[in-house]
Amino acid sequence: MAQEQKAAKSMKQDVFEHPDFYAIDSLLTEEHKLIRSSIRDFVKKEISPYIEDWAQRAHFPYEIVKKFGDIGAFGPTIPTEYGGGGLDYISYGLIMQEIERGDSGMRSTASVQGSLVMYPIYKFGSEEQRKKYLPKLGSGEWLGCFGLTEPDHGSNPSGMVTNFKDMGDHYLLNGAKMWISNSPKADVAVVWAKNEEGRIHGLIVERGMEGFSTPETHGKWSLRASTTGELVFDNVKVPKENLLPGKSGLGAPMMCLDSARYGIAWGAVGAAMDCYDSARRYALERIQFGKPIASFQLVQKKLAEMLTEITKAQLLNWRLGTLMNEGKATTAQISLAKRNNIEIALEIAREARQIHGGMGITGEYPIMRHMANLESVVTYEGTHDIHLLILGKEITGIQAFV
Ligand code: TGC
Ligand code: FAD
Repeated sequence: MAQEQKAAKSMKQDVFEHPDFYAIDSLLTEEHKLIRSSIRDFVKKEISPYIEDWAQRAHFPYEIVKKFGDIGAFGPTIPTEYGGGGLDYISYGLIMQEIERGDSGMRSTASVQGSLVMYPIYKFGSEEQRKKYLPKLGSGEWLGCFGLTEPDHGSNPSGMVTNFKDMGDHYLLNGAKMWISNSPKADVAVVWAKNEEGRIHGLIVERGMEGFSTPETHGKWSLRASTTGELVFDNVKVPKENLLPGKSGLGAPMMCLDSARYGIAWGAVGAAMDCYDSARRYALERIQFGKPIASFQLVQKKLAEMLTEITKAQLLNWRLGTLMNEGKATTAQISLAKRNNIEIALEIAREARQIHGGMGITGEYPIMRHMANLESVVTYEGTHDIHLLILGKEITGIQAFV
């Protein structure tokens, strides 16, 4: 704690303001704006002063889980009777945007809990499962994780080998998952595994079940304040009531991914806006050749292009949010937004790094951390190229995955 207080003192004050070049704020309700400002205040107080230190030390601040629960960051679209926020998808997007403006790893913690753990339990779970797990997950008393990816099956989850057998009074689960956000600290895992007929089902696995372990993955250069690990199942006896009864097949985890990818599309714009805001301020303050570097045309070009791409991405998110609210957004539309917004965020981070010169590689500014984080974001929840292929299939009707 003393170390964190020291870090807080040495950090510059977070003075972020979002660009709103096309008055998109006028498309938001008063409630949307209130939610955004309360999450922004939370990020400025609880994340910005410490994040550089957490990331440098590869430290996951577990206490943030309860705080996220308290501010309603978990499961914003899940009904309140189950511990969610009962909000719309624009609100959900704004929450993810603000948290990722602070750090992509912090947004990972929140979006996995909401879209990949609470959502499947709410959507495909029994009433008993909803009542048992959702309030504790929504409040941050429990942390969850989502196990789809395996060592040999990343982009191609339908090839998974993790499997369970019906033993009469329980299921016997075997296999392993890799690259799982939150896993080392998770109380529950929503795990996707094949039954004896090869059909994919979701199972809720709890920490403490014999044969279940969650080794941590070390040495990441990205998402360093998020904890990532494996899920290992060695003859784990899973009670039969822990199977999600509502939906089977790859479509079930894919529906969860639609919701999470939507949140990431907003989150990436948060990271992009933070880089732009920092670059604009730095360009106005930094003097070279007797003038602020903001007075040079090449620096203005970078800033103008950043603002252009941020504005386009903000409009994309707002429209996608209205389609989500109407239940009309398609997987391909979500892929387009996830793919585009992360690509522009990465480009903006690189250009912002240039504007900050040598200072851009230090922890004095958030740029390099955002840039390194976005290298995970462009890969998880479907890689950049997988989303291109999803769009290619939508355009042509021909799938080019295999
Ligand atoms: P494909 O043949 O296209 O589909 C198989 C079955 O699934 C159905 N389906 C969907 N259903 C509902 N919603 C969707 N979005 C759906 N997408 C597919 C489809 O209708 C079909 O159903 P049926 O009944 O006909 O069998 O499947 P494929 O095997 O060819 O794969 C398609 C592909 C490559 C696009 C897909 O598998 C994919 O998106 N791969 C990427 C994997 C991925 O995104 N993994 C993410 C892991 S989780 C994660 O990264 C969390 S990080 C979180 C953080 O820290 O923030
Ligand atoms: P691969 O699938 O091996 O892909 C490698 C390269 O090949 C990519 O460039 C890809 O685009 C390309 N490629 C693959 N197939 C094709 C094709 N058909 N056509 C053209 N190119 C192709 N997973 C979870 O289940 N839960 C989590 O919580 C989770 N958290 C994560 C956290 C982090 C920090 C990271 C890095 C990953 C996480 N993942 C999680 C896993 C993530 O979803 C996968 O990394 C991602 O889906 C890609 O799988 P892969 O890494 O195995 O790459």
